[in-house]
Amino acid sequence: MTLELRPLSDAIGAEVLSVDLASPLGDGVIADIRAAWLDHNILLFRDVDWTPAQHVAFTRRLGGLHIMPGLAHETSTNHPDYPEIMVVSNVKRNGVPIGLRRAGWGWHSDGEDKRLPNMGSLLHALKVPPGQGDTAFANTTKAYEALDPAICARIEGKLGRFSRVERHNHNYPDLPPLTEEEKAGRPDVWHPVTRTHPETGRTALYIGRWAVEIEGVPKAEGEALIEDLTQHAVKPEFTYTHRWRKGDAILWDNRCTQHCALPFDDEAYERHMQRTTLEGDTPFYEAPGGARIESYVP
Ligand SMILES: O=C(O)CCC(=O)C(=O)O
Ligand SMILES: [Fe+2]
Repeated sequence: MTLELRPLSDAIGAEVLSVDLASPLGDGVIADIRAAWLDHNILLFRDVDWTPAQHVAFTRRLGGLHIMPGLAHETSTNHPDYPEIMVVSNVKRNGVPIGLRRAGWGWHSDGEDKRLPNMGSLLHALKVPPGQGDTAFANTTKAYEALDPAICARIEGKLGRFSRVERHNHNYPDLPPLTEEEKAGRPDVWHPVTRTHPETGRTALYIGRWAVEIEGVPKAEGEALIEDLTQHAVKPEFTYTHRWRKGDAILWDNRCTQHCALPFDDEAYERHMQRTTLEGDTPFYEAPGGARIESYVP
């Protein structure tokens, strides 16, 4: 069977029209979904009506699952019965938050602050506020290909330092600061800022809101460069903004995209999403001449 697809935008993404994710899917369909995912970077499925167990089971067909580590002193943001599901939500039950509020309000790819960033993520919308609560996605392969050659020459084959410790308070001002134990558990990691996709072989710009420094570039200059690269990656020609409907599920590839949850009025409205996360492998960059660098934790 060939999947029926409709592009979401010129920049990135396709909607899969011919698959009901809640139905039993053969290996052939899973292979088609994976191929379409690699072609389009993000896939949208509409009207997905499934249980958490089905959400987990489908994701597992695409790879090993990552369980989001909780930060010790905060309420767990994982589903109480399915730790493979991270709850992205501002909903409270009996006054207690049932998920992580204001998750991803800033451009990033999932797990970029970890030694093994996440391969992919599958976010399912259960409750969405009217007319807001969108998520924007950027195609970082296209962003890389359109880089100014002078900028490209400065970053090609370089590593960047990504730091949970330095950016936690800035990126999650509503969360408590990290404890010393948490800091020790989330060491800085150096990732290639131009990254070879292990399945397509294409190069993507790999930068995001946890990046703080670029190898060989003085700190302040590096910060400015990271800001310029971020602005470049999220230009309209590389991005698509999704207006969620209940039942939408979006599968994205963290190796060649960034995303950003657009802030909404979370005092007035509830927004409730559930996410499964695919484990990734060590990012690397392979130069056309064959030289290879990969991520490391000092
Ligand atoms: O809530 C969203 O739209 C996205 C949040 C996010 O960054 C994530 O689930 O990875
Ligand atoms: Fe995210």
